[in-house]
Amino acid sequence: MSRISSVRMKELLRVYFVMGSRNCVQAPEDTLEAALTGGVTLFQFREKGPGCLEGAERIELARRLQKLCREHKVPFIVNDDVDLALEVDADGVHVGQEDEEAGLVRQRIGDRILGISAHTIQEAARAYAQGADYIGVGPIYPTKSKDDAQAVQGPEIIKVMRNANVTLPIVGIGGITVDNAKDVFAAGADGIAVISAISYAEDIAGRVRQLQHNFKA
Ligand code: TZP
Ligand code: MG
Repeated sequence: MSRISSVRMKELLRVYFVMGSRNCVQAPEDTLEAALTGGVTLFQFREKGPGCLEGAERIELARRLQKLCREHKVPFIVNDDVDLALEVDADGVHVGQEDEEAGLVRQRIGDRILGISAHTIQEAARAYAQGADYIGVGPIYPTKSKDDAQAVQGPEIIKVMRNANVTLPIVGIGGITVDNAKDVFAAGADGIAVISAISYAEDIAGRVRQLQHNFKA
C-alpha cells in the first residue's frame, strides 16, 4: 500500500457523508444505505455526543456500516478513534485539533487516509507537515450537529487558505445544504462534508444527488 494520491483524494471528498447513530431518524444502516445509493463518495463514522454507543455496540455498528461501504466501494473513515479504526481495519481516520496528536496518528495508521480539521492557515500548514491527506475546514455555516464547534467562518476561509497556497485537498463542513454548497466549491473546496442535510432528508438518496449537482468538473 502507498499513500492515496491527491487527485484520488479530491474525487473522494466530493460528497462526504458524516454520521453516527445520534444523527439518524431511521436505523443508521438504512440511512447509510440510502446515502450510498444516492452516490456519496466517502463516509465517516462519527459516533459522538450524548447517548452515543460505546464498547462492543460501537464496534458492531462500525462493522455493519463498514460492510455497507465495502458493498458500494466507498472508503470507510473513523472519526477520532484510532483504536477502533485499527480494530476494524478502516480505510482512514479523521482527527480534530483537540484529538490525538495527528503526527502520532499518522505513525499508527501507516498509509491509511488521514484527515485533519484545520481552522487557520497555520493549522493547515501543520496538518500538511503531520501527514494529512486532506483537511476539513469549518464550520463554514452555523450547525446544530456539533456542540463545541468553533466560530463560523463562511466559505471565505477556504479562499484565504487557497490564496495562501494551501494545496492539500480541502473539504468544507458545517451547515452545508443544497442551497449553499455551490459557494463552498466556488471558494476552492474539493468537496462538502455533510451530516444533517443528508441524514434528516426525507428522500436521502435524492438529497445526495442534489448535492452532487453542485460540483462542476
Ligand atoms: N465539524 C464542524 S461542523 C460539524 C462538524 C463535525 C457538523 C456538521 O454537521 P451539519 O449537520 O452538516 O451542519
Ligand atoms: Mg474530533
